[in-house]
Amino acid sequence: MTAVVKPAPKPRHPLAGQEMTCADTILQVLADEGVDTIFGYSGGAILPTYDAIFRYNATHAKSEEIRLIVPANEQGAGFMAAGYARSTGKVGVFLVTSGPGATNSVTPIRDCFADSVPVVLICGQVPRAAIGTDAFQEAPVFNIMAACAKHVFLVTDPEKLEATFRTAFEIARTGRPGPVVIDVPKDVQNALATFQGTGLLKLRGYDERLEVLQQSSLSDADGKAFFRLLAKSERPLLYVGGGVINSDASEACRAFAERFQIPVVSTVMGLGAIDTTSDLSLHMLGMHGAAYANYAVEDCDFVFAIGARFDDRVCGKPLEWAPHARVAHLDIDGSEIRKVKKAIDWFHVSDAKRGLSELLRAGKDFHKDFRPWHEHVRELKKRHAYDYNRASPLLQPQEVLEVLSDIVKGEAVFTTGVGQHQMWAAQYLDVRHPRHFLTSGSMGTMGFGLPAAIGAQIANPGKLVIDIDGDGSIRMNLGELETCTVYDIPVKVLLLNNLGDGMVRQWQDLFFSNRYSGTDKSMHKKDFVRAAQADGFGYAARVSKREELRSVLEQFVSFKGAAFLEAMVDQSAHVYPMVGPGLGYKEMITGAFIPARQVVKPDAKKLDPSSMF
Ligand SMILES: Cc1ncc(C[n+]2csc(CCOP(=O)(O)OP(=O)(O)O)c2C)c(N)n1
Ligand SMILES: [Mg+2]
Repeated sequence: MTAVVKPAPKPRHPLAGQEMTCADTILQVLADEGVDTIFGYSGGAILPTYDAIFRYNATHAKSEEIRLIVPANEQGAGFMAAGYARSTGKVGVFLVTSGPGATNSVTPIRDCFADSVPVVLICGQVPRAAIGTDAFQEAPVFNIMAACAKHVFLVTDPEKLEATFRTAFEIARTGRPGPVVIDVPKDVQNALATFQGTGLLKLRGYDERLEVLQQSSLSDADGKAFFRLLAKSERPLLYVGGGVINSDASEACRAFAERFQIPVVSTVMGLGAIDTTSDLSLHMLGMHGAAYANYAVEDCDFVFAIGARFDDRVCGKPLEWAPHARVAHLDIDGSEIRKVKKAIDWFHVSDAKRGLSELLRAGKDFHKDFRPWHEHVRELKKRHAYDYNRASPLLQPQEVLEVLSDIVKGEAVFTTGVGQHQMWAAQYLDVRHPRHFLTSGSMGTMGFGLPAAIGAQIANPGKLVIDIDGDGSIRMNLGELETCTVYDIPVKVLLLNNLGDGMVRQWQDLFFSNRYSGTDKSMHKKDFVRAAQADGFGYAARVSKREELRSVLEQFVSFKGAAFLEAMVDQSAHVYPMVGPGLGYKEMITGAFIPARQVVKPDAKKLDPSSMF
C-alpha cells in the first residue's frame, strides 16, 4: 500500500479542508493541473464525473471552464489527448467509461507509451463490490493497461483519490514521459472525502529513480572523455530522436550542432528538433530516410545519439549500423543504453536538455575543423536527394506534399496516418519547429492522424493544423470528421488517396511477388468528399490534375473553417529509399529516381524471415 506523502508547505489551497465527492475532487485536481480540455465519451460507470464537469463549468467563469470534447469513439479521444500533448508538451487528458470505453482506449495508451507521450486516462469502473463478478461493462482495466501504460492506478480508497490524481500527472510528465491510467470505481466517484489541496503518493522505486535522474550531472571526466572522442573524429554525426523534442531540448540541440559544426540526422520522431531546412540538417535516416542521411551514417566515424533508441526502423542490423563509427549515447532512460546497439563508447543518462547544456559547457574550449566532412555531406545531399517520377502524367503523392510545403513553409503543425503517405510527409514537408510533425512513430497506428489533428488544433487555436492522411488510415477513425464540425475545429485534412493500403501493397510488390492479398481496394465505394460534406465541411474538394494542384491547395489551407481535400494520386508510387526490414544500409534500394552509390536490387531472399516486421 502506498502512503500519502506529507505535503511541503505551500500557500493553502482555498478549498483545503472541505468535504466533497471524489468526482468533484477529480475536477478540482484537473483544474489545479492546468487542464483546459478533456476529451472523452460518457457511460454508466463514469457518469458521476461527467456530472461533475457540468457542475464545475456551471459554477465557474467562462475563462476557467474545462472544455469537454466528445469524439465518435474513445480511440479518437485518446489520439486527441495525444495530439494535444505532442503539440504542447502538456499532459493530455481523456475520460471514458468502464468496459468497452476502457478497452477502446488501449490502442492510444499503448501508442503514447511507445512514443513517450504524457497523457492521463481516467476510466470509470464498476463499483468496488462488483469488481471481479463479471458485472455489466466490467473489464480488467488494471491488468490490461498494466502491460501498455507507464503506470496504472485502481483507486479503492476515496481518501487517496486526490493524491493519486496529482501523482498521475507527475508520473506522466516526469522522467521519460508516458501515459498513466486511473481506474475509478463508480462508488468511489460518489464517495465523500476531505479535500487537501496538495500531496502526492510516495512511489518507491520511481521516486528514487527520478531523484537520481534529477541529481545526475555530467562529471568532468565524462565531459573530457566525450571531447576526446570528438577530437579523434574527422566525420562526426548527431543522430537525434524524439527525446530531444520531449525534453524541449531543440534549442540546446541546435546550439550544440552549430557550435561544433556537426551535421544532424533525425528519426521520424525527431523531425523538427532541428530545422530540416538548415544547412546542418541531413534530414531523416532509416528505413525510408534520405539516401544521403543513410550514406552519412555509413561514412561517419563518430555518432552521437541524443534521445534516440536505435529502433529497428533505424538500425535493423545493429552490428552493421555505422560500421566505422564510435558511438556516444545521451538518454533519459538508462535502460535504452546498449539495449540494441551494444558497442557504445560513451554514454550519459540525463534529460537531453540538461545533458546537452552541460556538454556545451564542457566543450567551451574545443575547436576542430570538420570542413572536409561538410564538403562530403554537401555532395551526398546534392547527389542523392529525395526524388520521384516527375515525368508521370498522374499526380504524384510526393509533388502534392512538395507544393503544400512550399505554400506553408514550415509554419503548420502536421499530423499523419500510417503508411506511404506518412513516410512521404516525413520526407517532403519542411519541419522547421519542434512539435510540428506529429505521427504515430513506434506503434504505427492507422487512424491516428485525424483525431491527433483535432487535439493539436484545440491546443494551438491560432495555428494552421494539417492532417496528411491515407484512404485506409482515415477510414479507421472517419467518425471524427463530424467532431471537427460539431466543435468548429478548423483542421485541414489532406487525403492522399491511392485507392488502397499502399504501404502494404509496396511490400507485396517487393517481397510477395505482387500478390495483393487483402489490399485490393478496387471494390471500394467510398466517396470521401461527399462524406466530408455530409459531416458539414464547408470546404470539401477533390484534385487530380497537376495544373490545378497549387491553386486548390492554396484555397484549402486558407479556408477559414474545417477543410477537406482529396488528392487522387498515382497508385503505383513506391516510397524510396527503402532499407528492407532487418537489412543493413548497404542493402538500401533507392528506386528509379534517386541515384544510388551502388546499385542494389530488391532481393526477397535476403530478408531474414524472423525480422519481417
Ligand atoms: C491499426 C493498423 N492496422 C494495420 C496496420 C498495417 N498497415 C500499415 S500501413 C497500412 C496501409 C495504410 O493504408 P493508407 O492509410 O491508405 O496509406 P498508404 O500506404 O496507402 O499511403 C497498413 C494496413 C497499421 N499500421 N495499423
Ligand atoms: Mg492508401
